[in-house]
Amino acid sequence: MPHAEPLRPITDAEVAAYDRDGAVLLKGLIDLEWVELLRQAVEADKAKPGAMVRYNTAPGGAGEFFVDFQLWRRWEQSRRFAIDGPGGAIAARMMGAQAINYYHDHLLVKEPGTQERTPWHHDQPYYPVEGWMVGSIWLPLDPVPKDVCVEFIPGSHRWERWFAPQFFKTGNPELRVQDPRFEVIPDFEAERDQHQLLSWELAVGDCIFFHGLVVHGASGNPSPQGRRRAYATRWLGEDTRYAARSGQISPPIEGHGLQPGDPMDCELFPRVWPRA
Ligand SMILES: O=C(O)CCC(=O)C(=O)O
Repeated sequence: MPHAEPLRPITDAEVAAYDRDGAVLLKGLIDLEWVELLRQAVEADKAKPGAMVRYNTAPGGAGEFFVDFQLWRRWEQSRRFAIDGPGGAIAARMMGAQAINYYHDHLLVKEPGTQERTPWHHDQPYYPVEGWMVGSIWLPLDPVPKDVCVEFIPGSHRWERWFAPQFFKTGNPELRVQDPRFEVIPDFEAERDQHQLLSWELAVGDCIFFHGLVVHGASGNPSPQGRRRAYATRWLGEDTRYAARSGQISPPIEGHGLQPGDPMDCELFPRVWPRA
């Protein structure tokens, strides 16, 4: 049985860094048995993807940028990680939340040779969710050299700016999610030298916890060696509410039955912390 709890206490300094920067590296927190289980789920999913799968590499292109969602609804290993794993405890500690609901998972595999970047964006505008307690655990299932790690613009979660979401695949149209707060995202790649970007080298068992409004992006995985399988899970604290959005949200999770203003609490977004 993998450890249900984080392997060590999260320090006050780590929580403070998250609060200040919007993203923090948490070393040695996840039992490697979880990583092995999630690798099994990822390989099963790549062989038989779900309805929301996206192939972000053009046919014939080098490598492959494979994206899928909601593995936890189809693969037992991912379901166990969501419900019985350490994520709820980690999210509660990092966000200062009393209660955590699981929102969704997002798999991002970049096979060796992948040229496509993950474009600069932040996550919360993609979601029909209001509230501050929106956080992700970015858990790599392979060692991650710094140059293929996600990069974060520290402090951008506190800018009080919301950038209009776009599909990750180059050339795809905007998602057309409407919200009066949205503005066109600046070309952060062009201005990358103006920001003291945060990124890290990660070993297996490390993860990054980041805020739903922190701006981030990632390189491809151009080297011919080393897969970059990243399993991102999204966690919501008690201040979050379902919000109406027009246009296409992402991931397009349907069937939850929530109305605007409802707590994000239902079978599709289950309460995972405190444990039942
Ligand atoms: O893994 C990546 O390339 C990007 C991850 C990301 O954008 C996310 O988890 O929101």
